[in-house]
Amino acid sequence: MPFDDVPDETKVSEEVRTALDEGRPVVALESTIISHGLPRPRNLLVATELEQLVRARGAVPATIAVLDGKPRVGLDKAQLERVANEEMRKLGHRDLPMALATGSSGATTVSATAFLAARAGLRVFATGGLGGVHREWTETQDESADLRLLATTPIAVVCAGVKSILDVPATLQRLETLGISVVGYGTEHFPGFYLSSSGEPVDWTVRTPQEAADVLRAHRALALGSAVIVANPVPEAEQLDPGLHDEVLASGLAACRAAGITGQAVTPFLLGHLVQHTDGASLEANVAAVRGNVQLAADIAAAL
Ligand code: PSU
Ligand code: MN
Repeated sequence: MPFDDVPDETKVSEEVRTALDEGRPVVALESTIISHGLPRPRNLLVATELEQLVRARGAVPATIAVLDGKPRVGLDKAQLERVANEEMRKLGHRDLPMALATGSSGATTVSATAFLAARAGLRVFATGGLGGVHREWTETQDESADLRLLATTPIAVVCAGVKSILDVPATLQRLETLGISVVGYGTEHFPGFYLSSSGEPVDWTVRTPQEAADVLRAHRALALGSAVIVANPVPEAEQLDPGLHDEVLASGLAACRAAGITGQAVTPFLLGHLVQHTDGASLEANVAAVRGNVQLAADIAAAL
């Protein structure tokens, strides 16, 4: 709950505000995937396409970022272009106070996006893949802030699982510990981001947007306070070749270690390495996954 003595500086776009007031479906979209997750100039094309896909399903897109120290929920064309083209910081939720106080601009990760979205009253959020427990966690203690934030934020996140650069079984274990609900969409397996399946099972499956919305309504009635992950696999025809995936990921992890890359830079480095060393095939799988997720999110928001 915000404090009364400090004004909320969040700027919700006119279109998003109206849609929320009228009870029409709105889908939150994150901006780190645009600024740090996808290469230029493709990133702007994808960002624009994702907004169009949401609109085509009758929902309003709300891409979220911080511009000049103001959190923004719903970006216009010029603002989306800034996120895609400017050199911007990557902001987790813990970075928000400093970004606001210094008038900085930055792209929001899943954690900061989910935080701002939920505060603005949005209930459905779509992204590519969540952050999670990194493979070298025992040495680096690198676990994405996404997980902790989602433990205390009531929002539905439609994603293709967690990024396969991570330790997926360990991340699933953390999701259980943190009390974050996980439901497979049309699958009994947790998706593998670039791959349709991570090989890990999920305990629960829904098969229609309506069924997913039923879960969200029940979750809301219980006031659990945590997030619901709707894990939606990339279609098999569009996944990255699993053999190529494993090979290039192994070389990427080795390169990351050799270059001494740590902290927030790890995820963008590994995603970039995959794009480069799969001749763009990982990029296509990533984009295919996000496309499917924003469409499903729009359908679920409509079913709510
Ligand atoms: N999904 C994608 N590409 C991305 C991300 C998600 O398809 O680049 C971003 C999200 O913003 C997520 C972040 O929150 O990666 C995780 O970064 P880290 O591991 O440093 O927490
Ligand atoms: Mn990290």
